[in-house]
Amino acid sequence: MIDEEALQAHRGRAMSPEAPVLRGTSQNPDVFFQAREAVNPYYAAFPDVVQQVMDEYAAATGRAYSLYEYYGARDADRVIVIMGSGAETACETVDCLRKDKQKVGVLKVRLYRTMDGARLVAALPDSIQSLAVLDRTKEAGADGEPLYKDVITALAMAKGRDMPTIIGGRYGLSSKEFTPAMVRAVFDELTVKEPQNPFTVGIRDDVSHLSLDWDESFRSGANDSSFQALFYGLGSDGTVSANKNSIKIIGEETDLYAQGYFVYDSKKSGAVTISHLRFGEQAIHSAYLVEDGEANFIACHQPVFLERYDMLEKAAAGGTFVLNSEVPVEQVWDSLPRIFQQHIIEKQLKFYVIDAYRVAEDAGMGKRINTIMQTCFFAISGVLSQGHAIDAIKAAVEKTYGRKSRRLTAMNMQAIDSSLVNLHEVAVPADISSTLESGISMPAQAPDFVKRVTGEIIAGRGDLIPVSQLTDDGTWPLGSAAFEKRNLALEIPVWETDICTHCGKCVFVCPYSAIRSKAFPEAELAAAPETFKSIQIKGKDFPQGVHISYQVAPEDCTGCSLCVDICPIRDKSNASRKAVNMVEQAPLREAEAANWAFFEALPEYDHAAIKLNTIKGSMLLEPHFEFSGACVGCGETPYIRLASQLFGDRMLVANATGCSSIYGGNLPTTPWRTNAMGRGPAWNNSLFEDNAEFGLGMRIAIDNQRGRARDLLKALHRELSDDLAQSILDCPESTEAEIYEQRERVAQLRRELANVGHPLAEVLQPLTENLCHKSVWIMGGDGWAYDIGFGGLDHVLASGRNVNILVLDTEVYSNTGGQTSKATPRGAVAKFSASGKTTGKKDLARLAMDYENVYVAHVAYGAKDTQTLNAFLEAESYPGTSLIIAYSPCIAHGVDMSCNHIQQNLAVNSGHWPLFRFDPRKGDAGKNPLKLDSKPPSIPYREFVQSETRFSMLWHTHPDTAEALLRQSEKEVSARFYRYQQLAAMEWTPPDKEAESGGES
Ligand SMILES: Cc1ncc(C[n+]2csc(CCOP(=O)(O)OP(=O)(O)O)c2C)c(N)n1
Ligand code: SF4
Ligand code: SF4
Repeated sequence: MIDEEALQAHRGRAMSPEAPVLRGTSQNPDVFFQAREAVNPYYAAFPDVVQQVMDEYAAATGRAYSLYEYYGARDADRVIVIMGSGAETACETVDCLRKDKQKVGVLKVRLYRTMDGARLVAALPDSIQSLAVLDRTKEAGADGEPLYKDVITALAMAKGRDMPTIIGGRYGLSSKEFTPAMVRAVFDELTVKEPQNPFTVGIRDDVSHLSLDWDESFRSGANDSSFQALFYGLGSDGTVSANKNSIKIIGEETDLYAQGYFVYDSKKSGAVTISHLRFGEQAIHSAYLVEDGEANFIACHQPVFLERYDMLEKAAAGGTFVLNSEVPVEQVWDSLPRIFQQHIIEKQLKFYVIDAYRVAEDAGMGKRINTIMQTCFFAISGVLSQGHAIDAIKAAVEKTYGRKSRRLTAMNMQAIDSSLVNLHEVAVPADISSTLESGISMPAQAPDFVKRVTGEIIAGRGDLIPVSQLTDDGTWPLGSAAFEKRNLALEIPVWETDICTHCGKCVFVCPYSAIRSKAFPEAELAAAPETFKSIQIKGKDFPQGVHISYQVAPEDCTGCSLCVDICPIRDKSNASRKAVNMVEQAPLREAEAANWAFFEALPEYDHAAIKLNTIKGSMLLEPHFEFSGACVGCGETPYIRLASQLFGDRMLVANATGCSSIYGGNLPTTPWRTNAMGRGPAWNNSLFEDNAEFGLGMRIAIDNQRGRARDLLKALHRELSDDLAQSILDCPESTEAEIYEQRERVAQLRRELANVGHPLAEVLQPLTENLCHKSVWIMGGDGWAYDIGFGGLDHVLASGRNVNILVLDTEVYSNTGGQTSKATPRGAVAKFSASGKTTGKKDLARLAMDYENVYVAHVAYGAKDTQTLNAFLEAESYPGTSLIIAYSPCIAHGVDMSCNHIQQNLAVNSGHWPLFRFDPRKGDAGKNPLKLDSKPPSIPYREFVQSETRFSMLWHTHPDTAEALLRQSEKEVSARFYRYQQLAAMEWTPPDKEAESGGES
């Protein structure tokens, strides 16, 4: 269908020195306008061209389209105009309503620009009396949405045609559900004498009262003959990919039509994913999810969901329910909540159970249950014959893993076979016997907003929240992750008081802040629960009578086991016993939850009395970042938690888009939290491409307001008590004690200003908070810092302003599935580098050091924790720009995340990730600012590379390339370390001395 001549002509207009022209001129008022008008003939011709191509396409394929396509009654009195996927749902509803003799139709808009109003009007039946134009957009402040206005214009310009009643409505923003019931509500509105205009449909608007009501029970009947299935999985447990694979199998192996919708939030792990699948002999046009009472098959892949979601409300009568549960078949009925038993009995569901975790474990697949649950689906659903389906799943496994790993292939094959053996049908009793309740409710002490809004979103009822309950300025309260209680861990760590040395390392590495330490007076123990553990804290820094406790939040721990891995203490009489050990969660959950509540209520230890430069001391600080939704074992979050512990009560965060903005600010909850005084990090996410500038703007605004406040304070000093103004102006705020004292002074200043009666006092009052130090943190991943935001980052580095930049370097764009960035090492396989990255990793640290007045640190928390801690303290205390580049193991590396610390050590010891700090303050003092904190490579680079699938997979696919790239990397790694060594060994002459000596000679 491609016009070769036109294609050649297009290519002929390419930039070429053979036929050079100038493009992109800066045009002035004399000609710009005329130049814009010169293009008109092309826009005018466009609709004809598109229609002609559509006609050619129809001739070639039999699939006919037109620019404005009418569907429905030729004598329709009511018509909906709509574009995009919602049109399919509208057509489905028209079919249903026409069976009821309603005169309705839909006009599908396929070409929006160039809008051909005449064709659009011509496509409408003459009989229409009222039109509803639906836009899936909102232009705030406009008096109508774009398509609505275009349709009005088209009708107004049409000669000889009466203007029908036209209303415009918004629907489906951000993929909000748009169902046949909603379409019917729009058609019904068109029968009203004075219909709502503008209107919305799909939400409950109790503020502007624009929304139409709809009848939730209405069904179009379009899916009466399809097979509809729902799968409840856990984010990153493989359920979604297994279902995508099932759709592919059915689509390719049968004549059935297949469709899949996948509902999940953007949390990295631990959130529910719901896969909605439809299969049928008729083409499927339903562009909406499986509705209540419609699912023929429901699978619950995680038993914990039984406690949370009434998923069988979706089940159709006579359907099938499959549960992954470790409860034995004879007891599984009793383990169901009451509402599940009720649905199963009333809807006469078939009930199957499989202990998929055990099957996976036995096959050597750890906790990967997706192929097992997929096998169960095919075994019971009957969509394909069992034998046929099993062959197809095995073929898919071979295709996915065959070339990468024979071991993985064999494990999956074994799991598929034993799934069939371990899947059992459960005999359903006649009566409900359970007293267990299901459903999520927020604890009584939760703030009102959390109960009204956050809790409803967590419970999966966000669609029902009315407009009035949402904030109109986009702000959300902090600390909501603590109410989510995801209960992901099968095992949690248990602390052993007898051998623990209080090193604090377990707290330091926990990605979720789920294990904490606190020092407190022994007297506080009077009301402690019976099983609460604490002990006199060891060490000369704490007086007798001060106890320490290491406590786990049992329902927030993810069971990643990294705290146990890092624990350096072993019981001499039993080497497998450490000072923290993983123990089954279920029997401990209730008691530990009570212990956790008690622990949380204990007072915080005086910050000024804590040695912040020790791991033990700093880990006594409460985090202002807890229970994030990052992947299990994520290597980014410990850095953020650390910054929040050290500086959280005075922090502002500019967070680039990436994993950190998702686990940091993804609704419904946020891990960022306040302390008991209500202080905490103020967090904001702007864009991927402007985050550094965004944070710099925060600094500039604070500094300006601080300067103004200090000037006002000087002007008012006589109105204030004694030396209050001077002591505020002079305070260096370089220690916790000084920071605390300054806050006290500023509080006193506020009280005094209220009574001063001077006109400037009122001006100063709102600016007083800027008299206390605020710590600005600019955070993001390598995709942001090395690539897309690099221009802005460089601008900030050059600014010399007092901001702290934290680069969470996962060496790929993790949040979007692992695309190559300039931080990706040579030889690594990532998206866009399927045959291994052929260029080396950019040395961002060296670029930054070139400025000489920027503090730069290269850290890996699992390899050298004190170096990381010191880097954070130094960076923050440095009064200029600081950059911390933090090695962050990620699931994208293809490593077992419970071995995350081993990988960090390998990265450092192989020379892949040298540790160092560059502190310009040293340079000012005549010393070399660069200090290497790691030794020359002590293990072969090859050893590191072969331990991570991101590199090692290249040996399976492109062995020669892999070897060649490795050889190059080996040389580079050694050369880079050598260069750093040379830099660190250089004699450093301060610039002023150089200038002096230059002047003398
Ligand atoms: C301008 C722009 N392009 C693309 C995206 C989509 N996007 C969101 S997060 C992300 C990846 C972020 O990668 P990185 O900065 O390395 O952070 P990580 O997720 O690894 O922590 C991308 C590409 C975007 N938000 N904005
Ligand atoms: S198991 Fe993981 S999440 Fe749980 S406390 Fe230990 S480090 Fe934290
Ligand atoms: S950085 Fe990697 S491990 Fe961490 S949340 Fe993102 S994808 Fe998961």
